[in-house]
Amino acid sequence: MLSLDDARSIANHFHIEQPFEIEFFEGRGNINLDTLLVSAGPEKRAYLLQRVNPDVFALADRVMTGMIASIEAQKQSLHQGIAAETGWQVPELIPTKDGRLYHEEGGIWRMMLYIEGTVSYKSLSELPKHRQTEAAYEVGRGLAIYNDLTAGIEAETLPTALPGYRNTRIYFDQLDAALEGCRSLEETAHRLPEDDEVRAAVEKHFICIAEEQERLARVNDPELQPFIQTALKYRDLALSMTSAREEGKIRYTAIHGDTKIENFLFDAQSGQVMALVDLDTVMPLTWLADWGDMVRSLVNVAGEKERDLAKVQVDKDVYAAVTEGFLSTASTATEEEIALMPRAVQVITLELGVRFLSDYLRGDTYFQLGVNDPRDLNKVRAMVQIQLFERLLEHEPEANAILEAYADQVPTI
Ligand code: GN1
Ligand code: MG
Repeated sequence: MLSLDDARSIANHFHIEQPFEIEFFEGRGNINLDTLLVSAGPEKRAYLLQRVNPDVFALADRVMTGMIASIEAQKQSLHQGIAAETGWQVPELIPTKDGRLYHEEGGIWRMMLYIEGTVSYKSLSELPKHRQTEAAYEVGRGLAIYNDLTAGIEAETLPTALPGYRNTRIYFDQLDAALEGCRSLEETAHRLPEDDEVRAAVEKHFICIAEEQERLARVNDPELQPFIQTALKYRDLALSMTSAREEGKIRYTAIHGDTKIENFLFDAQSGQVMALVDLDTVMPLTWLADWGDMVRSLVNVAGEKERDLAKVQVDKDVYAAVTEGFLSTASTATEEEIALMPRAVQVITLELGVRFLSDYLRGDTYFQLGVNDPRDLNKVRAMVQIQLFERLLEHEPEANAILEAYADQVPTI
């Protein structure tokens, strides 16, 4: 495990003021577990030091390519006056002492300027009720601004930071492998993706590492069983967005890839959206994936780790507010894409549920557990998303009505 002394010596490779203090960062995400907060110099300027997790990001240099492409596109657009009045902030990479944008030592380490004066939330429950819809509106507006600022990135030329990411088919195939208890690549060869690069990046998550007795206990857990059945029942629905893309009905766009509420920063004073951080998963796909991920993380006000499933509901006011915020700001969309917006939310919710579920069943190889995490964390996360998916299905008529109310605000192409 990383010690603070190790982290300090890594931080020393970056061009920051001396002396500096370093501590583990509480607000880290689920993947890059080695994240530290550095405060440097007499003014205690804050930076985040982070290792790109090589167990998940096999091609960490690609992560940096995507991140840099996003940063450059945002900066250039702002410079040209796009969204200039919004006060939007772009994440900034701090160079190393030898002028590079990252440092290699047991993986890729990068340092980012901490955007001061901002706050973020893991879920809307951190805000009082009357401020939740306001924040949802701001998040919707934030994604539309981000999309406008990065619209210049040519999706076709952009490498995929994480091959296999947001590939619904692969996630369901991994669930099958976990349910069957696959322990070698040979056993599961028929399920592995054909593309060499994608296969290399994802194959380890087709293998179960939990002891067989433990895996069986997890698979047959009566509490989890109904959720496994729901996931399997809706496989075709989950694949519908993939099909629409493969059939050319929706465009490929450069996406952010991780648009949960946690990654949006708000001005601590005004509450206005200021930035969209975590640029690890910039890749060509469809903006509907970002839309779906954002909405699923907002409307479940209780958050991703809620153990009381009765609290996992679709907040209708939040749904309406994020839709309005997004559609009143977005610049372009096609009619086919707009029509798929409610479905996209369902798809990304179920997809994430399946990702947590298969990971729990095989032994937590992807969403690795931190030392303080409960052993059943991925089970809880899976149940939350699959429960939310069911609530979203029930809510579909209302979602369609909300869409109809705001859809004419966005210019279609
Ligand atoms: C992961 O690592 P973090 O917290 O930024 C995951 C997302 C999930 C999210 C759920 C690369 O994001 O896909 O939606 O957890 N990122 C990756 O909280 O898998
Ligand atoms: Mg992320």
